[in-house]
Amino acid sequence: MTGRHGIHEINKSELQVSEFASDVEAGLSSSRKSLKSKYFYDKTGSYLFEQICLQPEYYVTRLEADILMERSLDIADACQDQVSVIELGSGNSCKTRILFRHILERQGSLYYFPIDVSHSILIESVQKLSSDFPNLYPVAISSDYAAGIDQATDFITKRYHVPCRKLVLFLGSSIGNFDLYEARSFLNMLTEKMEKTDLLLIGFDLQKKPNVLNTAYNDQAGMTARFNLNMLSRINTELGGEFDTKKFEHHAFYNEDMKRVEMHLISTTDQQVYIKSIGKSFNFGEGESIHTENSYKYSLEQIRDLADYCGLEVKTNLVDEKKWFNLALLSPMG
Ligand code: AVI
Repeated sequence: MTGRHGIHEINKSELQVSEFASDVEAGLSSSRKSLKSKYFYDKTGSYLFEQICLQPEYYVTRLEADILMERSLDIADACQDQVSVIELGSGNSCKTRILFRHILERQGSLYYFPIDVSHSILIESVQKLSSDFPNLYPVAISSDYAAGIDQATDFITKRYHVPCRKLVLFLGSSIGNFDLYEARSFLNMLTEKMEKTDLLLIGFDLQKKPNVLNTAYNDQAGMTARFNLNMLSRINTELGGEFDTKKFEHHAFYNEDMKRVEMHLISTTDQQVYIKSIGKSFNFGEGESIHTENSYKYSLEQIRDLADYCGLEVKTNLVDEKKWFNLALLSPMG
Protein backbone atom coordinates (compact mmCIF):
# COMPACT_ATOMS: atom_id res chain seq x y z
CA MET A 1 0.00 0.00 0.00
CA THR A 2 1.12 3.57 -0.56
CA GLY A 3 1.07 5.58 2.67
CA ARG A 4 0.22 9.19 3.46
CA HIS A 5 3.79 10.14 2.57
CA GLY A 6 3.57 8.72 -0.96
CA ILE A 7 6.06 6.03 0.03
CA HIS A 8 5.45 2.34 -0.20
CA GLU A 9 4.88 1.06 3.31
CA ILE A 10 3.60 -2.15 4.81
CA ASN A 11 1.87 -2.54 8.17
CA LYS A 12 2.19 -0.28 11.20
CA SER A 13 2.52 -1.81 14.64
CA GLU A 14 2.27 0.41 17.67
CA LEU A 15 3.71 -0.80 20.93
CA GLN A 16 0.89 -1.84 23.24
CA VAL A 17 0.91 0.25 26.41
CA SER A 18 -0.37 -2.74 28.36
CA GLU A 19 2.63 -4.84 27.29
CA PHE A 20 4.98 -2.06 28.39
CA ALA A 21 3.14 -1.77 31.73
CA SER A 22 3.19 -5.49 32.41
CA ASP A 23 6.90 -5.78 31.51
CA VAL A 24 7.72 -2.85 33.82
CA GLU A 25 5.65 -4.37 36.61
CA ALA A 26 7.33 -7.76 36.25
CA GLY A 27 10.82 -6.22 36.06
CA LEU A 28 10.41 -3.97 39.07
CA SER A 29 8.71 -6.65 41.18
CA SER A 30 11.62 -9.07 40.79
CA SER A 31 14.17 -9.46 43.62
CA ARG A 32 16.83 -8.32 41.10
CA LYS A 33 15.09 -5.43 39.42
CA SER A 34 15.39 -5.07 35.66
CA LEU A 35 13.83 -3.27 32.69
CA LYS A 36 13.95 -4.56 29.11
CA SER A 37 16.44 -2.69 26.94
CA LYS A 38 13.99 -2.61 24.02
CA TYR A 39 12.12 0.12 25.93
CA PHE A 40 15.03 2.55 25.57
CA TYR A 41 13.88 3.51 22.11
CA ASP A 42 11.08 6.04 22.36
CA LYS A 43 11.56 9.25 20.36
CA THR A 44 13.98 10.77 22.89
CA GLY A 45 15.79 7.46 23.42
CA SER A 46 16.28 6.99 19.67
CA TYR A 47 17.63 10.54 19.43
CA LEU A 48 19.98 9.93 22.39
CA PHE A 49 21.19 6.69 20.83
CA GLU A 50 22.06 8.61 17.66
CA GLN A 51 24.03 11.02 19.86
CA ILE A 52 25.86 8.10 21.53
CA CYS A 53 26.90 6.91 18.08
CA LEU A 54 28.61 10.28 17.51
CA GLN A 55 30.60 10.23 20.75
CA PRO A 56 34.36 9.73 20.34
CA GLU A 57 34.40 7.00 23.01
CA TYR A 58 31.69 4.91 21.31
CA TYR A 59 33.86 3.27 18.64
CA VAL A 60 31.15 0.79 17.51
CA THR A 61 29.40 2.91 14.87
CA ARG A 62 32.59 4.41 13.48
CA LEU A 63 34.39 1.10 13.10
CA GLU A 64 31.43 -0.57 11.48
CA ALA A 65 31.13 2.32 9.01
CA ASP A 66 34.90 2.06 8.30
CA ILE A 67 34.60 -1.65 7.57
CA LEU A 68 31.60 -1.02 5.32
CA MET A 69 33.51 1.72 3.53
CA GLU A 70 36.55 -0.48 2.93
CA ARG A 71 34.78 -3.76 2.24
CA SER A 72 31.48 -2.82 0.59
CA LEU A 73 32.81 -3.88 -2.77
CA ASP A 74 33.62 -7.35 -1.38
CA ILE A 75 30.14 -7.59 0.10
CA ALA A 76 28.56 -6.49 -3.19
CA ASP A 77 30.74 -9.02 -5.06
CA ALA A 78 29.78 -11.81 -2.65
CA CYS A 79 26.16 -11.24 -3.72
CA GLN A 80 27.05 -12.40 -7.27
CA ASP A 81 23.50 -12.24 -8.68
CA GLN A 82 21.11 -9.37 -8.25
CA VAL A 83 19.83 -9.01 -4.69
CA SER A 84 17.10 -7.34 -2.69
CA VAL A 85 18.25 -5.91 0.63
CA ILE A 86 16.28 -6.41 3.86
CA GLU A 87 17.53 -4.45 6.85
CA LEU A 88 16.45 -5.34 10.39
CA GLY A 89 16.35 -2.40 12.80
CA SER A 90 17.25 0.00 10.01
CA GLY A 91 16.90 3.23 12.07
CA ASN A 92 18.15 6.11 9.91
CA SER A 93 19.82 3.68 7.41
CA CYS A 94 22.93 5.83 7.63
CA LYS A 95 25.57 3.12 7.32
CA THR A 96 23.60 1.20 4.73
CA ARG A 97 24.03 4.08 2.29
CA ILE A 98 27.67 3.06 1.90
CA LEU A 99 26.59 -0.37 0.74
CA PHE A 100 23.89 0.97 -1.59
CA ARG A 101 26.44 2.80 -3.71
CA HIS A 102 28.34 -0.40 -4.53
CA ILE A 103 25.30 -2.59 -5.02
CA LEU A 104 23.70 0.03 -7.27
CA GLU A 105 26.89 0.20 -9.33
CA ARG A 106 26.67 -3.56 -9.87
CA GLN A 107 22.97 -4.00 -10.56
CA GLY A 108 21.61 -0.56 -11.53
CA SER A 109 18.58 -0.59 -9.23
CA LEU A 110 17.80 -1.99 -5.80
CA TYR A 111 14.73 -2.95 -3.78
CA TYR A 112 15.36 -2.10 -0.14
CA PHE A 113 13.12 -3.29 2.72
CA PRO A 114 13.96 -1.42 5.94
CA ILE A 115 12.20 -3.02 8.92
CA ASP A 116 11.87 -1.05 12.15
CA VAL A 117 9.33 -0.73 14.94
CA SER A 118 9.69 3.05 14.87
CA HIS A 119 7.34 4.16 12.12
CA SER A 120 8.29 7.85 12.25
CA ILE A 121 12.05 7.24 11.87
CA LEU A 122 11.37 4.75 9.09
CA ILE A 123 9.31 7.17 7.03
CA GLU A 124 11.75 10.04 7.54
CA SER A 125 14.72 7.94 6.47
CA VAL A 126 12.96 6.39 3.48
CA GLN A 127 11.96 9.83 2.20
CA LYS A 128 15.58 10.99 2.32
CA LEU A 129 16.82 7.79 0.67
CA SER A 130 14.35 8.10 -2.18
CA SER A 131 15.53 11.59 -3.00
CA ASP A 132 19.25 10.73 -2.64
CA PHE A 133 19.18 7.46 -4.62
CA PRO A 134 16.81 7.66 -7.62
CA ASN A 135 17.30 3.98 -8.48
CA LEU A 136 16.66 2.74 -4.97
CA TYR A 137 13.13 1.45 -4.33
CA PRO A 138 12.52 1.46 -0.59
CA VAL A 139 9.57 -0.43 0.86
CA ALA A 140 9.17 0.63 4.50
CA ILE A 141 7.96 -2.08 6.87
CA SER A 142 7.10 -1.07 10.42
CA SER A 143 6.86 -4.36 12.20
CA ASP A 144 8.78 -6.82 14.35
CA TYR A 145 11.54 -8.65 12.52
CA ALA A 146 9.94 -12.05 11.89
CA ALA A 147 6.69 -10.65 10.49
CA GLY A 148 8.66 -7.98 8.61
CA ILE A 149 10.80 -10.54 6.77
CA ASP A 150 7.68 -12.50 5.83
CA GLN A 151 6.11 -9.35 4.40
CA ALA A 152 9.26 -8.48 2.45
CA THR A 153 9.54 -12.05 1.10
CA ASP A 154 5.89 -12.00 0.12
CA PHE A 155 6.40 -8.70 -1.73
CA ILE A 156 9.48 -10.10 -3.51
CA THR A 157 7.90 -13.38 -4.60
CA LYS A 158 4.72 -11.74 -5.91
CA ARG A 159 6.61 -9.42 -8.26
CA TYR A 160 8.64 -11.08 -10.97
CA HIS A 161 10.90 -8.05 -11.52
CA VAL A 162 12.13 -7.92 -7.89
CA PRO A 163 15.32 -9.99 -7.34
CA CYS A 164 14.55 -13.10 -5.23
CA ARG A 165 18.01 -13.37 -3.70
CA LYS A 166 18.05 -11.66 -0.31
CA LEU A 167 20.86 -9.88 1.49
CA VAL A 168 19.67 -9.51 5.09
CA LEU A 169 21.41 -6.88 7.24
CA PHE A 170 21.52 -6.68 11.01
CA LEU A 171 24.04 -3.95 11.75
CA GLY A 172 25.24 -2.04 14.81
CA SER A 173 25.97 -5.10 17.00
CA SER A 174 22.36 -5.18 18.17
CA ILE A 175 22.76 -8.95 18.42
CA GLY A 176 24.94 -8.15 21.45
CA ASN A 177 21.83 -7.02 23.32
CA PHE A 178 20.49 -10.60 23.19
CA ASP A 179 21.65 -13.31 25.58
CA LEU A 180 22.88 -16.57 24.04
CA TYR A 181 19.41 -18.19 23.96
CA GLU A 182 17.81 -15.12 22.43
CA ALA A 183 20.64 -14.84 19.86
CA ARG A 184 20.18 -18.50 18.93
CA SER A 185 16.43 -18.26 18.54
CA PHE A 186 16.79 -15.02 16.55
CA LEU A 187 19.32 -16.62 14.16
CA ASN A 188 17.29 -19.82 13.91
CA MET A 189 14.31 -17.72 12.91
CA LEU A 190 16.41 -16.01 10.22
CA THR A 191 17.84 -19.31 8.94
CA GLU A 192 14.30 -20.65 8.54
CA LYS A 193 13.29 -17.63 6.49
CA MET A 194 16.36 -17.68 4.23
CA GLU A 195 17.05 -19.66 1.05
CA LYS A 196 20.43 -21.37 0.59
CA THR A 197 21.62 -18.62 -1.74
CA ASP A 198 20.63 -15.75 0.57
CA LEU A 199 23.21 -13.86 2.61
CA LEU A 200 23.18 -12.41 6.10
CA LEU A 201 25.50 -9.60 7.23
CA ILE A 202 25.65 -9.15 11.00
CA GLY A 203 27.71 -6.72 13.10
CA PHE A 204 29.35 -8.27 16.18
CA ASP A 205 31.27 -6.22 18.71
CA LEU A 206 34.41 -8.16 19.66
CA GLN A 207 35.98 -8.78 23.09
CA LYS A 208 38.62 -6.23 23.94
CA LYS A 209 40.38 -4.54 26.87
CA PRO A 210 37.88 -3.64 29.66
CA ASN A 211 39.02 -0.02 29.82
CA VAL A 212 38.03 0.57 26.17
CA LEU A 213 34.57 -0.82 26.90
CA ASN A 214 34.15 1.00 30.19
CA THR A 215 35.05 4.28 28.48
CA ALA A 216 32.71 3.61 25.54
CA TYR A 217 29.70 3.16 27.83
CA ASN A 218 30.60 6.10 30.10
CA ASP A 219 31.16 8.89 27.57
CA GLN A 220 32.32 12.24 28.89
CA ALA A 221 29.39 14.15 27.41
CA GLY A 222 27.04 11.97 29.46
CA MET A 223 24.93 10.81 26.49
CA THR A 224 24.89 7.17 27.60
CA ALA A 225 23.84 8.26 31.09
CA ARG A 226 20.99 10.34 29.63
CA PHE A 227 20.00 7.42 27.38
CA ASN A 228 19.88 5.08 30.38
CA LEU A 229 17.93 7.51 32.61
CA ASN A 230 15.48 8.23 29.80
CA MET A 231 14.00 4.79 30.47
CA LEU A 232 12.58 6.22 33.73
CA SER A 233 11.35 9.38 31.98
CA ARG A 234 9.56 7.17 29.47
CA ILE A 235 7.82 5.31 32.29
CA ASN A 236 6.80 8.70 33.72
CA THR A 237 5.41 9.94 30.41
CA GLU A 238 3.72 6.81 29.14
CA LEU A 239 2.72 5.01 32.33
CA GLY A 240 2.21 7.89 34.74
CA GLY A 241 5.32 7.02 36.76
CA GLU A 242 6.64 9.36 39.43
CA PHE A 243 10.38 8.68 39.10
CA ASP A 244 12.69 11.53 40.11
CA THR A 245 15.51 10.87 37.65
CA LYS A 246 17.89 12.89 39.85
CA LYS A 247 17.60 10.12 42.43
CA PHE A 248 19.10 7.49 40.10
CA GLU A 249 22.60 7.18 38.65
CA HIS A 250 23.88 5.60 35.46
CA HIS A 251 26.28 2.71 36.10
CA ALA A 252 27.94 0.81 33.23
CA PHE A 253 30.85 -1.65 33.43
CA TYR A 254 32.37 -4.61 31.62
CA ASN A 255 31.61 -7.89 33.35
CA GLU A 256 34.62 -9.96 32.26
CA ASP A 257 33.20 -13.29 33.41
CA MET A 258 30.04 -12.84 31.37
CA LYS A 259 31.82 -11.05 28.49
CA ARG A 260 29.25 -8.29 28.50
CA VAL A 261 28.87 -4.62 29.29
CA GLU A 262 26.09 -4.20 31.85
CA MET A 263 24.07 -1.04 32.29
CA HIS A 264 22.25 -0.33 35.52
CA LEU A 265 20.36 2.53 37.15
CA ILE A 266 21.32 2.84 40.81
CA SER A 267 18.97 4.36 43.37
CA THR A 268 20.91 6.99 45.33
CA THR A 269 18.50 6.89 48.28
CA ASP A 270 15.76 4.77 49.90
CA GLN A 271 12.64 5.68 47.98
CA GLN A 272 9.19 4.61 46.88
CA VAL A 273 7.92 5.32 43.36
CA TYR A 274 4.27 5.17 42.28
CA ILE A 275 3.32 4.18 38.71
CA LYS A 276 -0.26 5.12 37.91
CA SER A 277 -0.96 2.69 35.01
CA ILE A 278 0.21 -0.19 37.16
CA GLY A 279 -1.59 1.17 40.22
CA LYS A 280 1.32 0.27 42.48
CA SER A 281 4.35 1.72 44.28
CA PHE A 282 7.78 0.14 44.08
CA ASN A 283 10.46 0.35 46.78
CA PHE A 284 14.10 1.05 46.00
CA GLY A 285 16.83 0.81 48.63
CA GLU A 286 19.86 3.10 48.58
CA GLY A 287 22.40 1.51 46.20
CA GLU A 288 19.82 -0.88 44.70
CA SER A 289 20.14 -1.49 40.98
CA ILE A 290 17.72 -1.72 38.07
CA HIS A 291 19.51 -3.75 35.38
CA THR A 292 18.64 -2.11 32.05
CA GLU A 293 20.92 -3.62 29.40
CA ASN A 294 23.49 -6.26 28.52
CA SER A 295 25.79 -5.79 25.57
CA TYR A 296 27.62 -9.06 24.85
CA LYS A 297 31.07 -8.98 23.29
CA TYR A 298 32.03 -11.92 21.07
CA SER A 299 35.14 -13.81 19.99
CA LEU A 300 35.42 -15.10 16.41
CA GLU A 301 35.13 -18.66 17.78
CA GLN A 302 31.89 -17.84 19.57
CA ILE A 303 30.51 -16.31 16.37
CA ARG A 304 31.40 -19.46 14.43
CA ASP A 305 29.84 -21.70 17.10
CA LEU A 306 26.69 -19.58 17.24
CA ALA A 307 26.36 -19.63 13.44
CA ASP A 308 27.02 -23.36 13.35
CA TYR A 309 24.37 -24.03 15.98
CA CYS A 310 21.85 -22.10 13.89
CA GLY A 311 22.61 -23.81 10.57
CA LEU A 312 24.63 -20.92 9.20
CA GLU A 313 28.07 -20.89 7.66
CA VAL A 314 30.52 -18.01 8.15
CA LYS A 315 31.59 -17.02 4.64
CA THR A 316 33.83 -14.13 5.68
CA ASN A 317 34.69 -12.16 8.79
CA LEU A 318 35.26 -8.51 7.91
CA VAL A 319 37.31 -7.26 10.85
CA ASP A 320 38.91 -3.84 11.41
CA GLU A 321 42.67 -3.42 11.97
CA LYS A 322 42.41 -3.30 15.76
CA LYS A 323 40.19 -6.39 15.75
CA TRP A 324 37.52 -4.56 17.74
CA PHE A 325 34.55 -5.13 15.45
CA ASN A 326 33.45 -7.80 13.00
CA LEU A 327 30.95 -7.78 10.19
CA ALA A 328 30.23 -11.46 9.66
CA LEU A 329 28.90 -12.53 6.27
CA LEU A 330 26.86 -15.71 6.73
CA SER A 331 24.71 -17.97 4.62
CA PRO A 332 22.53 -21.02 5.33
CA MET A 333 24.57 -24.24 5.25
CA GLY A 334 24.33 -26.11 1.95
C1 AVI B 1 22.04 -0.83 20.24
N1 AVI B 1 23.14 -1.46 20.96
C2 AVI B 1 23.95 -2.27 20.06
C3 AVI B 1 23.96 -0.54 21.75
C4 AVI B 1 25.08 -1.30 22.48
O1 AVI B 1 26.23 -0.88 22.37
O2 AVI B 1 24.79 -2.32 23.10
C5 AVI B 1 23.11 0.21 22.77
C6 AVI B 1 23.91 1.07 23.69
N2 AVI B 1 23.82 1.06 24.98
C7 AVI B 1 24.66 1.96 25.48
N3 AVI B 1 25.34 2.49 24.50
C8 AVI B 1 24.87 1.97 23.35
